[in-house]
Parts: sequence; structure tokens; C-alpha cells
Amino acid sequence: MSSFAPLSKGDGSNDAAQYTKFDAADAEFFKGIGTIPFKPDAGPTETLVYKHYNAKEVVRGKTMEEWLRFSVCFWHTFRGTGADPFGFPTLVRPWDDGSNTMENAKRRLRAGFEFFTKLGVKYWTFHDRDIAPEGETLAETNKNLDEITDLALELQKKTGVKLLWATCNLFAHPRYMNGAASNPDAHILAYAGAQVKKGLEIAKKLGAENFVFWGGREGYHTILNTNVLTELTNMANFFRMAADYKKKIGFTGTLLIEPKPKEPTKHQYDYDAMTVIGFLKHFKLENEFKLNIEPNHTTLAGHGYEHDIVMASAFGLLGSVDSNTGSPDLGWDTDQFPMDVKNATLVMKTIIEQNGLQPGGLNFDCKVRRESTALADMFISHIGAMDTFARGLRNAAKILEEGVMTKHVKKYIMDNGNPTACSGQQEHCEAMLNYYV
Ligand code: XUL
Ligand code: CO
Repeated sequence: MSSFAPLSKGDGSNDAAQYTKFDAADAEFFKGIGTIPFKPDAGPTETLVYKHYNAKEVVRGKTMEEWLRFSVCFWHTFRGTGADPFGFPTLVRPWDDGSNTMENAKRRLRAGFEFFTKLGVKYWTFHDRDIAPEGETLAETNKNLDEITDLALELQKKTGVKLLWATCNLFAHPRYMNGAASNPDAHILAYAGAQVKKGLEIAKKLGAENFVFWGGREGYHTILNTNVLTELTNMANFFRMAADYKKKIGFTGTLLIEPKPKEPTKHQYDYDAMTVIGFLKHFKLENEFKLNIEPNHTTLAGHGYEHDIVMASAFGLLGSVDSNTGSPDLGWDTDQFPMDVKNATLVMKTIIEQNGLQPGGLNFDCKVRRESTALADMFISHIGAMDTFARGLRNAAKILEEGVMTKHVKKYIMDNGNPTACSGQQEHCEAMLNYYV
């Protein structure tokens, strides 16, 4: 989310007409790109087709679509500009004039639904502030949200695309610089509460299947100005109020907390899966919340790609996945599209073992690189990641069907029950895994 305006083309074509032509009811945003077909025999240069993701193909009793429950995130894909701390926006979207107007917000939304439909993805996700501009007052902001969610509801009905989850942006506005739920200023805490109240109401209106909390500013930069137990207790109280309000309004979606160790804060309280599980159990919230795991956050916490997914699932608390990847040689949240088949196989093995993610899904919290400036790159990136997870699903199904790897773990315990030094056979296990990927 950036206040930078998209690049001007510099050729005089950035006049109002360039954008308002997209206001027409029959306007097409992605001209030249149709519904993405399944083409298993496609060659390596054909990247606008699915070579592995075949939505209706049945794998272990469910269709690929049912296992994978892919979702497009609105913030990166329709609000990302390519700006980074060192450079201005690079991504020009012909319908987006960079303004904070409702007209622009509506154009983006309609572009979004055309994109979801052409891609063949059945779910989307958003932050409140991605879809509707923040007004001068809370009342004005909420009115904007009402108007935009009317349009979203209409587009959902028309296309059959559903809302995997909604969330509140409690981190971008300066009022939240010292936190939202954990902010020591009661006025700010109350503001955050009002924002979440509205967030839950629009989630209900749009039939969201989940609701996410990511506490980007809930943590500290220096322990010298922070009382950690007070802040954690305030956070727990905030979550309890959200769970109570969910019940009060009859919203049935699952509440999810998304761990991340750092960035933007130096230390984020929801460090990783086990930290959140411990927090939920300590404050007796484990029956109200599950976890939304993002592997790029897991690797930032110093764990292997699949670690948090496996840990959350082991405790029955894996609710959904923000399916992305970091760059193993970089230490920050690069939010890349997941293209590693071995990682996808390990994730899908855990998901099959818990019999699916529903009502969660695989949400692509990913952004195209700032150098990937073509509109087609928006499609190619999602298709590549969907094919990766389709391959991961097939591989994991084969691993479980053949049972060689799972039997190996059981057999090892039976054969080596005595506490004598014996081989853990890691390389043997890795070689077996490589057989499947
Ligand atoms: C930030 C992040 C968020 C959450 C939703 O790293 O992952 O986009 O997924 O707020
Ligand atoms: Co995320």
C-alpha cells in the first residue's frame, strides 16, 4: 500500500478518458487474455496455460479445486505499485489513475473480478483499506466501505467468486505506529476496536469464510519503552472482544491469527506458530482462533519452509495458508510466488493428512517483482504457483498412497525403540522424497 501514484506514461495519454473508458459496463481490463485453459502437453514457453492444475480432476476423493482452494489477494495484485524503499512505482495499470477516489476503487474492484474469473480462482482476500479509501472521519470511511462492499457483493454473485477472508489494516496509518491492539493509548485501542467491528460486519455481509488478524505493529522496537506483559494482555483482551462480537452478529467465519517474527517491528509478538499457540492457550483463546500460516514469515523466524504449517496442524490449529515464499538468500519478506515443487509437496502432505484446509485455503499473499511490469505477468505468476501446488498435491497423494515414507517413520520406531545410538537416516528420507518430486 503506497501513496505513490502510478507512473505517468509521459506521452500525454494519462488523461481522464484513459481511465473512464474502464467505467463502461462492458469494459474489458485484460484484453487479449482469455480464460486460462488446462493444457497438459504445453511446452516450456507456454506460460499462460495450466500444465498441471486441472480444477475438476479428482485426487484422493476430492477435486484439485477442493484441495487447493486458491485465492488471489487484493493488496499486492491490485494495490501493489512496485515501489520499494529505494525506488518509485514501476507497475502501470491502465485502469488505475492513482487517486484515492471511489471511482478508482470501483474500477480496481471490477478489474479484480475479471482477473479472478479469467484465472479460474474461486476465492479472494482483502484488507478493508485495500478496497475502499479511508475518509476524514470513521463515519466517512465506513460509508465508503458500505458502498464498495455493495459492489463487491454484486460482483461475487455475478461471478461465483467467494471471499476466503477479510482483514483490517491496523498497521499502515500513522495512528498505529505504536501498535493497535497492544497500543498503550486507549483512544487508539478503541479506534482499532471500531475498525475491527466494522471489518467483521463487512466480512459477514460478503460471506467471508474466515477473518484474519496480522499484528504488524504489535511488538516492539526497544524494550526500554515497552511493558510486554501489559501489551500482550491488552492484545488478548482485544482478541476476546473480537470473538465475542463475531458471535453477537452471527458471523460464522473462522478467526485466524497470522504469525510473523519481525518486519515492520523489530520483534513481533506473534513470532511464529508455536508462539501464537502458546499465547492462545495461555489466554484461553484456543477455541476461538486458528492460525493463518505464511511460509515466508516462517523462514524469517529461522525455520524451514513447512515448519509452521506442520506445527499448527499438529495442534489442530492450521486454518489457512498465505501461500508464498521468500528468497532463501535474503532476510526479508519478499512475498514471492511459490515455485518450489518440493516445498509445495511437503505442505500438501500436511494438508492431505488433516483432510484439507476448508474453510481456509491457499491464498497467494505474493507480489510480482517490480521489474515484472506486463499485465500478463499478473497471470503468469499465479499460474506458475498454482501449477506448483497442483504438482505438490499429486506428489503428496502418491507419497501417502504408497505409504513407503510414512511406514518408514513407524517402522523406525518399532525397530529402534531402545535408546541406543542408531541412524536417523535423514539422507535416506531425503532420497525417498526426491523420488516423488
Ligand atoms: C504481511 C502480511 C499481511 C497479512 C494480512 O507480511 O502477510 O499481508 O497477510 O494483513
Ligand atoms: Co500474509
